[in-house]
Amino acid sequence: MLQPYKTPNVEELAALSISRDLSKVFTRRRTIRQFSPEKPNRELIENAVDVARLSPSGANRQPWTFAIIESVELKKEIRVLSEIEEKRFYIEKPNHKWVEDLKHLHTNCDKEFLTQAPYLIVIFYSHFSWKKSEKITHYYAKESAGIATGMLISALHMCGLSTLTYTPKRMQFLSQLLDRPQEERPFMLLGVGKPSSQAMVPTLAKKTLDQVMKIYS
Ligand code: IYR
Repeated sequence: MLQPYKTPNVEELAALSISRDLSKVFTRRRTIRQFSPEKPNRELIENAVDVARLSPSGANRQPWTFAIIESVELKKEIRVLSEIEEKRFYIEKPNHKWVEDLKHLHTNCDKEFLTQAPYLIVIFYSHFSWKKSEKITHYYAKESAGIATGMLISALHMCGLSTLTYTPKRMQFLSQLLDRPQEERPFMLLGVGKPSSQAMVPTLAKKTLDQVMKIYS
């Protein structure tokens, strides 16, 4: 039997190899809750944000701002206000099902990571902005901020930095604390740094490729 000879395409082989490596690299990404006090070079953070700002966005409106917090005082204030929110979430007005669903993550109202992480990044998104007196509409602002945050987490991970994606139920206090314009809304807070050598993570199963991918050829 004869079959057509397909010249190996070196570029494709390289791409395949990179894709397999990336898959291995990202298998090792975990959200961590205990950070090392060692402070990574701030340029690593800035360069990761430089990647995130290149994300796709609705009508290319780039509806995001990334606030980098290294001030010890600000981190303390963020922790105090976050813990007030978390007490409400876990103790004062709990949604019992939700709290139960989180049990396996071993989370609680104590948010020590907010003062422990050498950097906090707050991602803001806005539905519009002003160009002189012209109102510019931002389309799919939240989706765009989500993509940018994913790219940010990936860039940080590839530089050996770990993150904690954190969303207190009400985050408006971050806008006031960081003095952001009214139209900007907090989307997510990331704790960023090296994991503590004592860091523990829950044993979690990810869905398999077969479970999440359906091919229609
Ligand atoms: N914001 C709370 C609760 C929480 C909610 C989800 I969804 C999580 O994946 C983990 C925690 C907290 O951070 O404790």
